Amino acid sequence: MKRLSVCLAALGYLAVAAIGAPVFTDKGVDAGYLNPGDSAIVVQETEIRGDPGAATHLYAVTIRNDGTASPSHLTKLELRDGGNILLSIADLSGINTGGITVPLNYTIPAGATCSLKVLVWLAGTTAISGGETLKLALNYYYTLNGAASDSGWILDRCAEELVKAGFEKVEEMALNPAYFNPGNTGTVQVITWEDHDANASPIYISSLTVKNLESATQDDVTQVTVFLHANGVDLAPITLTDLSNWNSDGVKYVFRAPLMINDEQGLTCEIKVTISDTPTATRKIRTKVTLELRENGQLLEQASASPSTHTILMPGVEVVQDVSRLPEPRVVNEGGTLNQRILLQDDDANEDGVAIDRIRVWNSEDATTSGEELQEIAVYDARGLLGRVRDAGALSAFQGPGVEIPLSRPIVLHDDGRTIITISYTIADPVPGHTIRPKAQVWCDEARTYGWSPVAT
Ligand SMILES: [Ca+2]
Ligand SMILES: [Ca+2]
Ligand SMILES: [Ca+2]
Ligand SMILES: [Ca+2]
Repeated sequence: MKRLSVCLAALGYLAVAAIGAPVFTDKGVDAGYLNPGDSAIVVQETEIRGDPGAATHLYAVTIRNDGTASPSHLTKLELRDGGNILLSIADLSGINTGGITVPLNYTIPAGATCSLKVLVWLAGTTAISGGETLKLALNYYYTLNGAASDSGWILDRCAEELVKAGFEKVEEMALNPAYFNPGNTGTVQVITWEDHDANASPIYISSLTVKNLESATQDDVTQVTVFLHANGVDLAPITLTDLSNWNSDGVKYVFRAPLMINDEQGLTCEIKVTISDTPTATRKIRTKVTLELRENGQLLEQASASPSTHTILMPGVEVVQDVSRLPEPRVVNEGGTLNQRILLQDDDANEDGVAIDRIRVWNSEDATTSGEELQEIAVYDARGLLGRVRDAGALSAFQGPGVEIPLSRPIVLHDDGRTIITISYTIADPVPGHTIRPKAQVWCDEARTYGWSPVAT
């Protein structure tokens, strides 16, 4: 009996101790992205509910980083109770390897609850690459009723990431690749830059540089216009007309006074180009914008390149595509016809339609059928016959400079309209084994500017 009562007393004692021990809880602080030069950012908070019957005395703490940020990325760490600084640690060596253990002298009165916060100071831009993480673990050592114990590792439930920015979020609008005709103006890039971080610092932009990563030069583009929307307001457009550097260093615009973007706000940047009247066809535009900026007194450079490449083409239809269905077997006999189907589409940055009143066709250099073997070339669309050539003299140009077929019924496309035409080649007296692979292009009038389209492929 005596032995049994002793055991019961021991169990009773253990039960009281478990209820009375202080309770340590990580508050799951999610500070957001940390930037170079950030100061006094709360990254971790532990709530400590003290023993109801006795004071808990914290006499030491170990602070460890389970993330990848090392002492070179941090300049200081503090432990605070409200405004009261309990610890200030400038030498953080060992924080990634076992942790730093430091003495503490802090008492939680019986029945009280307190919250202790860890604040960090970040190194400057040169020390930070971006992508480093902070995921703290703390172990508090305490005495309660004369007995020493510890909290066990309190793990930070939300890690913080270090970002070398500026703007933590940079997004390119997915623009469709566009065609530009001479004199056209249109959008080639739209970027959204957003500040998402733990600090309260605004961003000051001192300059903006626009560069072309593709082939179009200052001879092809006369003007770049930058439309900025900052802190919810449209700014006056910036016009850049000296584009002599835009294929090399880029064209730099320096703000007279730095453009301030409020903390946690954004900037939208739309780039428009104006094509010259005499550009070189097939030259291309893909722009990259670079910002020089300052946040927390740290200088940064951030850039974003457009994912879309745009192409300069002469006026007229931009899309000329052979969509023929070849006959099977691939043989055309005397008196038979070969039908070639061509898709024509205006697809550009202007608002002008296209008129077509002539078509030119010729045989590929590696094909052998001559104009003498043809009886007729005729052009049709959904309305019927548009034009034909039957004259032997005109047809003889098929193996050479090409046969021009005037259209007595011109094709008129609305802006960005499309149509499919059929070109019928009627065979006269063929040389067996000769081959035919016609190429075609159309004569276009777009806003009284004239020219041959690209060749159908
Ligand atoms: Ca930032
Ligand atoms: Ca900020
Ligand atoms: Ca066009
Ligand atoms: Ca057009």
